Amino acid sequence: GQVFKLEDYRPNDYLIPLTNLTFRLSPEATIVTAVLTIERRDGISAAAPLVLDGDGLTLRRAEIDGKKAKPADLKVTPDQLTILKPPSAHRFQLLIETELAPAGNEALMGLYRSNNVYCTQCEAEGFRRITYFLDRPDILSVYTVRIEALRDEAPLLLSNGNPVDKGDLGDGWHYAGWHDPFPKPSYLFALVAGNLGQVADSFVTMSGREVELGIYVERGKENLAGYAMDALKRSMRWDEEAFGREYDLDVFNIVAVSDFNMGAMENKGLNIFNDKYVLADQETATDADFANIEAIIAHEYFHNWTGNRITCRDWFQLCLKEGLTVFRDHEFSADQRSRAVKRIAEVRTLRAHQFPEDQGPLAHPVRPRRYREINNFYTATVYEKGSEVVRMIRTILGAEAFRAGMDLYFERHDGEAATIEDFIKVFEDASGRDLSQFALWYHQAGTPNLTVSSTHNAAAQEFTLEIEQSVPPTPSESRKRLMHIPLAFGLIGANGKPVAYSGVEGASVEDGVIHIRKRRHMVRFSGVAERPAVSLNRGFSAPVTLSVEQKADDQFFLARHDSDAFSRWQAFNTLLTDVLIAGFRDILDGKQPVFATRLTELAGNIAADETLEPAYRALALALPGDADVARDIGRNIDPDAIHAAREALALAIATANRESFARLYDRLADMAAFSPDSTSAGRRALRNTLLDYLSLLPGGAALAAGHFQSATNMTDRASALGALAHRHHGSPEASQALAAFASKYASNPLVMDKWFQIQASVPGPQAVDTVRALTAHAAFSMANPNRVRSLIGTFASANQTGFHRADGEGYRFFAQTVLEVEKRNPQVAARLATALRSWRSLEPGRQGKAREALLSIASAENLSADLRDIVERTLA
Ligand code: HT7
Ligand code: ZN
Repeated sequence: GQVFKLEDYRPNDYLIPLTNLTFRLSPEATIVTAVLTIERRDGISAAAPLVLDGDGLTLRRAEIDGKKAKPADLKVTPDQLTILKPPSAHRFQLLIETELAPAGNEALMGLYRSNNVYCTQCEAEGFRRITYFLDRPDILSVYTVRIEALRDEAPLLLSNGNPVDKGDLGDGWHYAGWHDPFPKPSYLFALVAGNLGQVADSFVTMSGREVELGIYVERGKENLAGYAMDALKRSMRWDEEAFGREYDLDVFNIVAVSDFNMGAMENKGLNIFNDKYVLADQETATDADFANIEAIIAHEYFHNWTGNRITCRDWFQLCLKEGLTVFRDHEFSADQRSRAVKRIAEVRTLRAHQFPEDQGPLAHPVRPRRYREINNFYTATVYEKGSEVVRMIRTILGAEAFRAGMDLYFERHDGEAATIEDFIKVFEDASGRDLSQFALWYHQAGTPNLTVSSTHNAAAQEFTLEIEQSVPPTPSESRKRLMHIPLAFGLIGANGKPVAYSGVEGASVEDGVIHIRKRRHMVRFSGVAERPAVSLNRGFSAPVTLSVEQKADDQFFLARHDSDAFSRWQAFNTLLTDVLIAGFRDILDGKQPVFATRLTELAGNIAADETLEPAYRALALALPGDADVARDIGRNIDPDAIHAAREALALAIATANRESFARLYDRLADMAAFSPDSTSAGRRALRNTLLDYLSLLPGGAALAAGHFQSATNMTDRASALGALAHRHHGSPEASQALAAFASKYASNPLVMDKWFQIQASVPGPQAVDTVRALTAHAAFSMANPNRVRSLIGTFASANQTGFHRADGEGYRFFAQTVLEVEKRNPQVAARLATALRSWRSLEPGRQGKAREALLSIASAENLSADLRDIVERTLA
């Protein structure tokens, strides 16, 4: 396949200032008439052909300036339309008529049908499946859209911008007209038509304009959209307050559909959502679902400024909109909920998804330089690491200069398709700082490592940190340059208070941040009488790994006393990881791991510490997952041994704290009416974490069964079902609960997804058979991305012992399934296949079997570009 390179970027010879689209909708034969106003750019010769992108299109008609185009003037293939000799005038009109079959579109890109609703997905390159176009983000056009449909089939007709027109066409047909005054790239085009229920509300902006808000869902589900609407209004207000950004159209619509490749899409004025991120009530959604809905509604809304008003020049700049918008949604959630808890959750996600990507064959810079298939670059690196890079800019500049830089960005680039260089420049200009070394965070792949050791010289009253940075090699980048790493830190005395120092040399230190710029720094603090404990990378100020020579005593001390909540959590998590790694080695040596009493006691103390928020305590008590431990071990992984060590630690903590956990579990029982707010959710999280421990002890199955039966919300019900299925696999209690759950929710696909997830993640060698059997369940479908991700995705990414079964059966099943999904939906299959990216860190036996599975995919006939790209890079 073709390789696209950043350095090859050139503006096109032509522009399309106006785009006029008419859709005559029908499931098998939709007619799209595009009337494009084309402009030749200044200085371009009239002889330059106009080459438009297509993807599998059927051309019915083409006219240039109102006259039928002659066959000799055109070159037509399903994937390209070339106007060989465009008119010599600077501006001309091109009419293109194409015919589509949305009902047969299972790739869910372009125009397709989901539950009989017509909808579109155009990012990144789906618009070219609708009509021939310059389908690239630097072509900004003003769209006017007319939709015609049978009124019975599609009473609701939506597109971008503001409604301008509607009427009857006779014979049961009607139409609606939409106009979007803001020039936009084709990837932000959207259309929805169908029979949907509406939830209506309104919002008054900071300048007093009233905006009509609509959320459209399957009829009968309107009562499930209230939380999403509330999250939308809070997002709109927050963007005004935190960034001074006001909404700009008269209407803002959100549509929930059940077949969707990703989470949601920020189409201008018409966001389209995976219904999983809209629909919620206490009966069907967990607290995690509520939090995700809030975050994703916010994320898509925030794109209106970061992505839509200022878009990307080309797809290499994807992080310009995605990293920045993730940063904005993280800050929003931190303000709406608990900042510390939010930060810990973000870092856990980053480590679980981005670190393995950065440390494996699919590693790429936050701003990649090449791609074969852009859909494969909607990655944790672009999104999550991209957000961390923006966060570091704020850390380096301080909140005030950061905001000044953002203001300048909006002022300078509104209405443009911008680059990362533009973005960095506004912060340099607003602060007077030089960010050239910092910019490497965008250009260089790999997770930097900092090795840190410390010495205290009592006589000289000096405390010295020796810090060394290194960036491991990544594919096609063997030599790395030195990075600018902002490392937040604290020195803590024996009394738990910060230690004052009189001077510092060896690195620039500002506001509790050491600026690492060289390979080695000796950072010397003077006037330090007593040896302090050091808290490093506070608040996770930089997305790096740390190798710290630190005594367990210091780690215990920090886990009790660090005033930075993130670092305090980190200290305890490091203790847990260290003992799990030691336990893993014991098990490989044929020994039973033993755990120090002071560790299990500390777990008990944290659980009972009323000065800490319940949500924080829940996060602290959640043991690092099998995959987290595998990542930290790094090589020669035997997932069964890791899992056994983890089980042993969980049992040791539960046994040591049995009474106090049981008392706290009882005390946390919620008597109040359900509320999805973060404080109530935190109490549920802590109680369900305790349930997970208690379910390991004698009587645990009965306790979990009771929790399941008395649950009054989905968080408690799903937690209890998880405890039963995981801790008491095959027991009558587990089987009964699984059956009861399935019969109660058989007709609710989003809830059945939880049922699939819980079973797909039950550890052990039986998992592959369970999952294979569930693919035949009535509620499962290979055509629906949510179902596939819940069953197959969970098995491959959240079940280390099942997926990595020693005989390779997990991999074989997985490879077959990926190929089956691929026939319908290459994008979803390609993403699924990334579950094998860390195959080289497995022990040799599993490594060989994983490689065979990858090769079996690679050798399949007619492999899509999406899947081929992932598999070939993974094997390279
Ligand atoms: N910008 C959106 C990305 C997206 C997407 C990309 C490729 C294929 C399908 C897609 N659906 C949505 C989502 C976002 O980041 O906000
Ligand atoms: Zn986004």
